[in-house]
Amino acid sequence: MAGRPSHENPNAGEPFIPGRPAPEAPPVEEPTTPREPLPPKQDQSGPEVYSATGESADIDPAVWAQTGGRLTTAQGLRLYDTDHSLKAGERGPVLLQDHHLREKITHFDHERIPERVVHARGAAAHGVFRGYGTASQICKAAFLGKDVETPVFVRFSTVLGSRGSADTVRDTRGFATKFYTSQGTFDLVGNNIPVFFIQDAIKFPDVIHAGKPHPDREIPQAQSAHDTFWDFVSLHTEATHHTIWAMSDRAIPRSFRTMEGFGVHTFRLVDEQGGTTLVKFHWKPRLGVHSMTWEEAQITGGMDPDFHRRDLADAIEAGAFPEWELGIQTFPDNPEQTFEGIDLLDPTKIVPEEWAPVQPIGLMTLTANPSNFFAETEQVAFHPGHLVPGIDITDDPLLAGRLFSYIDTQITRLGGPNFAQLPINRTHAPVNDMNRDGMHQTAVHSGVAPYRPNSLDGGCPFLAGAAEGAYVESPVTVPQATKVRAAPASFSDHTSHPRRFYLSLSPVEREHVIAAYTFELSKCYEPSVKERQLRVLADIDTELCAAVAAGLGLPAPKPSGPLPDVAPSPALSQLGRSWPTDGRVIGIVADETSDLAALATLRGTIHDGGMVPLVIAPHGGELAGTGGSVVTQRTFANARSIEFDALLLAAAPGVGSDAYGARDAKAGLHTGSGGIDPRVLLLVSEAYRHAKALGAWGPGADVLAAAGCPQDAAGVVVADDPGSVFGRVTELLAEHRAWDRFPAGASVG
Ligand code: HDE
Repeated sequence: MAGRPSHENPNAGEPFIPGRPAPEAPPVEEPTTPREPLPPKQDQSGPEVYSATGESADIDPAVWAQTGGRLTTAQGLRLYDTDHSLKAGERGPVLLQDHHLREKITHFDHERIPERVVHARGAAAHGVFRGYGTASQICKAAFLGKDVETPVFVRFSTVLGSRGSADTVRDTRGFATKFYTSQGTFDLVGNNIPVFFIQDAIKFPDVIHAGKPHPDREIPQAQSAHDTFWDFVSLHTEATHHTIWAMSDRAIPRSFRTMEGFGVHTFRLVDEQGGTTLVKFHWKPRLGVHSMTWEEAQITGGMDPDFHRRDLADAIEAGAFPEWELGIQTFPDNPEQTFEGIDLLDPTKIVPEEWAPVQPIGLMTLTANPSNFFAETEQVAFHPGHLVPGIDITDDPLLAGRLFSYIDTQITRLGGPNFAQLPINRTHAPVNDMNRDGMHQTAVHSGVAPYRPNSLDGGCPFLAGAAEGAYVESPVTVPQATKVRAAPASFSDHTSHPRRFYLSLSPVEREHVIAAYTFELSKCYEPSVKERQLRVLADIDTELCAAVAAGLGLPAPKPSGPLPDVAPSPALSQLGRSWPTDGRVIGIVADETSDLAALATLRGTIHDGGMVPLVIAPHGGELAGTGGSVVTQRTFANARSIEFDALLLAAAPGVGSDAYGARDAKAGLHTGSGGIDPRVLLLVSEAYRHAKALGAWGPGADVLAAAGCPQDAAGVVVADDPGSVFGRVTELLAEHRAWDRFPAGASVG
């Protein structure tokens, strides 16, 4: 075959005669034309794969380990017993020769891998990204082209907690997306907060050591409400902007589906002609940005620590596919790398959307849950350096350190350098690298020349031209400079951006920030830490500082100088807009006395509106009564307000309406106000307290009164027929909460 070197020994067949020179082999030149990779030599091809039933199994890793209907060992031997160890007699000692026992236990002993050092707890989903083509003028990445569809895998995470910690803790959320593009993998490894605690990667171990549990007792888990965290951030004031976001409602999202995502760093886009534009990436959720209240988040941590991962999986399973638009803020690629005076290389700064609007460039839809948590969600390995042609990095010093860190951490976490071969990490583009061997190598590489230049493997693999190659540097001039360990002067403004954030929030959102600082600092033992953090707050906003100081019972310090004069950025507030209500969960309190025919119709209406109706009844199974029967999804014993976005009351269930309640009532353990089941009253009063929409008809209105919820309060709807009650409740849901119910100036959970 032309251009293909022979693997045969050129001397084969020639008799060996000592002293006689070997026949001259034809000269082997370095080939100049690329071709397909070499087929494996006979002795290099992998074994044929057979299933336990003896059929040749597909090499697809999703299938080969579970072929055949019989239990086998890892070596494919069929087993007749896996419940008893081999023993010398029924009551005798277990024998070491039991290979199946040893193999089974040994594998089990090694089932766990180290959890991620940060972002250990996460949940993920598969989906698709469709480019709008609107970025193609400034970016040559193929996946951004009009209507180009690219498979994606997205992992959401908390940062501080261990793998088994709760979902709803106050924390930053990771938002990492792997785009399996035709040109290779692009990872956008972002967060739901657009800034970071530090400006230089060298500080990452410090901030994480401060945020993780105290090293002596390993408490508290998954929280920043402790001395070491506040010690660090009060001393290291570049953390102030991220910290105020973490004290806002952004850090307790209602759902992964209602979070924004941010690339944080400034990236550089490159067009077909080599022109460059600086950008910041944003993910905008179609359902809007919504949060829990702090009290809800805390209750949820106990009632349902898996709340966010359950919500994501349930929504996808129900066909309510979560969607985000990818958008970019664009800035001219000027030598200063600034926009309107804001240093674009400083990851503690943002550019207000009012100054540089977010322009949509594509839509991501999550359509499938992982089949296996370990193989996919746990083994996925992201890296901010996984870039495709058209997307490049900037000199943000935080990003530089990340480019090193992510491969390094996978080598420990995934046990070696071959993690890119794990099914979830495999690129969808053809791979022909010259990496060889190493722990967990699963490829059976062919050829003899994994080096360049070579002639023995036909010069393969060949290089791409600069036009289609990746990691082609934009000709950015690096200024003549002296080596220093220092940051530019612009990096030392630590107050104007957090101040803008605070001033951009609505009064109720500011109250939440005040409550969060007060709660977290009240958990610190060291007075000096609290006092120092109050001094930081004094430089952000006088009202904020005074309110937190009052809550802590400490004097409010004076600011160190005049407060910066900044204009608010209304886009930073979560309030003031209406959003789709898809996937919202509506609890309906009912019992046998409810009009069940009307209830069945209502359930249908809610379903048709893309929402989830859950009937909450005294017992499981079915409610049977006037107008037929209705299946119940929750009981008074297992329902808690945190699960519902709105509550509808179709009955006023009395005390002792189920077996447990009856027993308690008999024992005199509780009585509900107005004779109403106290668990129903708790449900309603919590929903009221958390400013959720409440609707009632018929006897349901009595529950409102007994739970202390005025019928004329904001977000409370009472009418005669369920249909009109629900219609109004839907409008309220579009605003997420009845915000007016939170009294301005009062600290709310
Ligand atoms: Fe990460 N980060 N990070 N980070 N990060 C990791 O990589 C690191 C930073 C982010 O779902 C680790 O694979 C350094 C910013 C997400 O698997 C590790 C610095 C942003 C995830 C690591 C940062 C992030 C990680 C741990 C400072 C937002 C989870 C496991 C220079 C833009 C990805 C792993 C997933 C994970 C290092 C800062 C986002 C140790 C050194 C800023 C979403 O490599």
